Amino acid sequence: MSLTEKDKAAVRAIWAKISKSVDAIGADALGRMLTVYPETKIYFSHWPDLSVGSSPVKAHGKKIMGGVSLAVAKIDDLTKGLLELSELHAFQLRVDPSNFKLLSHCILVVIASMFPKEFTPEIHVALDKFLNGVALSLSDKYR
Ligand code: HNI
Repeated sequence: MSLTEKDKAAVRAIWAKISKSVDAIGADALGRMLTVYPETKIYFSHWPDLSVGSSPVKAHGKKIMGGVSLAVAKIDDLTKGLLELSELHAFQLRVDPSNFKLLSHCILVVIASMFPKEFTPEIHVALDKFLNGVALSLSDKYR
């Protein structure tokens, strides 16, 4: 299920439209992951406040989207492009890779709800494939 050139063009096009909102997207997506899948909170138990809209959630949402924006730039070779982030999550942070799919799902939901007009079926499938690719690439160093 690799990305076609058409999918890549669709991801780049939607990213150009939403890039000024990535901080808000990241904060909402991370807040939703922690709310909807509370088992993910264990990785952030050192934060004072894990609720939607709290300052650590906002700050970290921004960092995560920095990683996703990097992935858009490296869309032609996600495995290589996300190698360092994969190593960090696998060896230092020890995040179970199944969690990447949970966050990817939340990112997709947030983009859909913030940009309903832009979120056409074509964009939906391209973003779904892209975010799957990001999750898979982040899991690469675990094996
Ligand atoms: Ni993730 C730190 C990107 C999913 C737990 N993560 C980062 C950083 C980036 C990042 C960038 C900051 C690195 C640095 O400081 O050098 N994370 C991403 C991306 C995804 C993702 C692109 C998926 C789309 N991370 C997840 C998931 C979890 C997760 C699903 C756990 C459920 N990440 C962490 C933790 C840290 C982290 C924990 C360190 C947080 C801290 O307090 O410093």
